[in-house]
Amino acid sequence: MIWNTDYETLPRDELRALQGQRLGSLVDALYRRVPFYRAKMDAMGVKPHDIQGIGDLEKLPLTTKDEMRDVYPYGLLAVDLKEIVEIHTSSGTTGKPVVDAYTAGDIEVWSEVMARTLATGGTGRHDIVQNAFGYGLFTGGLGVHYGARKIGATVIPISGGNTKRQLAILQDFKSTVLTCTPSYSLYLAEAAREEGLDMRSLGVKAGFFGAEPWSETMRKEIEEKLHLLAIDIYGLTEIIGPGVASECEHQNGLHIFEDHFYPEVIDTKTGKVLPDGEKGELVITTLTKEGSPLLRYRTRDITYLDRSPCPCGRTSVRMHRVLGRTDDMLIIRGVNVFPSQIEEVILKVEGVEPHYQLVVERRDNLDELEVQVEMNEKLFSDEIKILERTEKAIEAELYATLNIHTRVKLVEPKAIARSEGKAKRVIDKRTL
Ligand code: DLL
Repeated sequence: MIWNTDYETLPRDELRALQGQRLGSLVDALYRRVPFYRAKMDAMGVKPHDIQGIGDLEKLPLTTKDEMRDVYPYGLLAVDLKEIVEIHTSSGTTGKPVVDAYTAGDIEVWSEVMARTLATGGTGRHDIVQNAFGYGLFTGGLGVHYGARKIGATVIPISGGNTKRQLAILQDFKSTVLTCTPSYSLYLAEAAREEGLDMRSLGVKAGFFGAEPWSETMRKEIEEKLHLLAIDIYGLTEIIGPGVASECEHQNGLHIFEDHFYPEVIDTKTGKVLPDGEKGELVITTLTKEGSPLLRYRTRDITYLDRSPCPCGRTSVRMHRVLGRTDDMLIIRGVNVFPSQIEEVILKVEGVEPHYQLVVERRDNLDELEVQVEMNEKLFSDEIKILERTEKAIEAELYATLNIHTRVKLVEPKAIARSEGKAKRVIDKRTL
């Protein structure tokens, strides 16, 4: 279902004209009101009148997460603080958090793009949305909440965690839509099984999952264990939260809501814009944001763009599911490795669960990657010989895919900590 056919199916030439117009107003506002951007534009010798259309975007400066941190907390506001009605921040685990400050208009846009997101999987007024994304400074909870409210669905704001209660509510309130991180959905399925509850017998028809990378194999597993349509949804605090892009029912890439968020993919090293289909770092310009708009923000997420038509009828460009992050990429003995590549390999193996962790250490100046994977109960009760054979088989498969030697260690069921939000997959013990 398409929530806003006027904008979501706008012919591409009209969309481009609209984007150009919006970019013009944005640049005017930033130059007048945000000293940070005025200084950056002056340094490059660009003035607002140099921006005549979306084709001029490349003349404008890129923005990085570190720059955002330097002007923490209010340095990027383009309006008076009294116009700001809500603030969210990133978790700040790697430094000062980044801030997103919303005007009433921004909350309206957020509700709109989240309504579009939830509608992709068929959510309507009659649905009961069990929202297990965390509420708070994290954008997942309230983002889904606003979208579901806009659609007129019933929201259950249960937030993350409290797994037993999640299961009780799923059954008692007959939730039809589930929203959480993909890893937490599998944890729910596992907990349900232990309680003798078959998630497939519940009436949940669609799940919207995001906030962390997941693979196609993991999607299959989720769809099979929870018996629902699993939709990948993408976004980040700096831009708005969830609501930047979402898959449709065809699950062939995420439609970017590009009347609000203009995407480019750049070469991480040179900063040059890459052609469609080439992998690089996703960069986003917020075309309509009022509170804390961003020009060409480097997301650190790796993907590529696809402008081929989608059978759903939406005309927007699609991004491939996130392949990894520039800062999550492990360099093991000089080889670039993304956790998602490892996930693809291990989840195809019989007898293991979708719970894994990567531990990197440096011994005698050599990087060693240990891949810890949980076995299921059946494999756990098998003979040692069979376990060793499975470990060797996964190592061989990882070597064939990544071209590096890894050590695979099967661990007992439940050995790997579960997360109620984003899963932590990598433990890097190297001190460089
Ligand atoms: O995770 C916003 C969000 C909430 C998205 C709920 C989807 C659903 P942050 O905490 O700022 O915001 O983290 C943003 O998470 O740059 C990606 O690296 C990663 N990420 C988000 N969605 C996906 C996804 C929220 N669908 C960072 N696939 C982003 C892969 C994702 N990675």
